[in-house]
Amino acid sequence: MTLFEELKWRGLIKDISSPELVDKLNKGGLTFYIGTDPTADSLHIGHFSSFLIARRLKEAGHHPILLVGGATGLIGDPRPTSERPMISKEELNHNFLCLKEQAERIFARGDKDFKVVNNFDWIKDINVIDFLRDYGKYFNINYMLDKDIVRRRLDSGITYAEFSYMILQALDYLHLNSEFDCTLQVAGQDQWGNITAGIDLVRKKTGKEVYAFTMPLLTKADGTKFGKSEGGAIWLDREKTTPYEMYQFLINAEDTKVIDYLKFLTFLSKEEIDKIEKEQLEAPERRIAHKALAREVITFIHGEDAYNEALNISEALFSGNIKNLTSQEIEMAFKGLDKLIIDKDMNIVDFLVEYNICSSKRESREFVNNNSISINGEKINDLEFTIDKSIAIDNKYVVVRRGKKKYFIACFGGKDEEE
Ligand code: 383
Repeated sequence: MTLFEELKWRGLIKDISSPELVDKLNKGGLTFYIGTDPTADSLHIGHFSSFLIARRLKEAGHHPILLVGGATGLIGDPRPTSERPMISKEELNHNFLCLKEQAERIFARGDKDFKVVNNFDWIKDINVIDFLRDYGKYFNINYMLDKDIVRRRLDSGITYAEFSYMILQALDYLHLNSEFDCTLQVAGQDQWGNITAGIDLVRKKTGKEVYAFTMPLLTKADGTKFGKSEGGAIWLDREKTTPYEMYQFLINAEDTKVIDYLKFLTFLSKEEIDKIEKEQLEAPERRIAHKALAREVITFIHGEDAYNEALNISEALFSGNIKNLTSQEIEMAFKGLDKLIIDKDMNIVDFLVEYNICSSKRESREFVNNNSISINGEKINDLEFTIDKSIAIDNKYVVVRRGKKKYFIACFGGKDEEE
């Protein structure tokens, strides 16, 4: 398979600026860029799916530049719905540092051939007169009004600041072309308008032809965006989305889409994915494709240890073998739950009522007698059982399960110790 055939097979090609690009891609040696704005302090899985292209192209012999938009982030790329709230320069700066670190860690990995650049460096010194003369003069208003994103915003309104955004992204392309001979820009399909603005600007100002392609948005079976869980976006920062939460998200991918996700989000080869697809069809209950997806994505983002930790948590919760977890794994597994603080030894029946796990002593006794209460994975049917430190995992955590699925987490030690 040529590189282009592979990208097509993975479903990574949406728009392509010119058919000539196909041969150039297959030949290798292009310097290309992909950009992101520091609108939050972490990338999310939507960015991840497009940023992977940087490694794919790099491995095929092209030279990547990752751009973090310290300048464009201050303006805001127009969304189809409404104006973006302006973020402060301090917040932007904080986000910028977070994204730069993430992009370097996850995608560049100390690879010297990866450049990470900030468009603030070349945009900050352009004064308004030069901006209008050197760039504004090359943009016809009709051309700008005709961009899909602008047309979509005309009814609800768009400010001059957001309207001008495409000029900034276009001048980035011009800058990277003259500075690093960058001749390819890659992005998600939502960026097509900004990208073509850049190609046109480079052509008008230098007479040179530069290229671009976009990738389709990754979707769920109903056509909506892939990447949101009940708790919101799936972030690449493990403090915001733990590897275990990411594991849950990926392992629950829709059966009809999981093979598409393997192509889009992993580096597994066509042979490997074909094999997985076959096994998946033969024995869907083994969830081989889902497991491969979780393994590949989490290992890529967080490393093998984090993946093993996530897997361990998931297996322990599934089998009820809570005792095998470390306190760190327990914290990750139950991140979203409020911790009940235990300050004295207690009888099980009293404990269940005191912490609102059961509504009355009667209910509490019933649950215990019916084998419906587990403590750290073991069924407790002794009404005299005592909750004390000796049963706590790492002297700290008591994981209570009521019925099949309802978990509570209690913790020895006061607030101070916990923090
Ligand atoms: C800024 C200056 C450039 C080139 C690009 C930019 C950022 C661009 C943008 N990108 C999105 C973002 O920042 O807004 N104007 O969240 C997303 N990208 C990538 C991909 C995607 C796009 O970071 O489709 C999803 O992740 O292109 O929405 O000179």
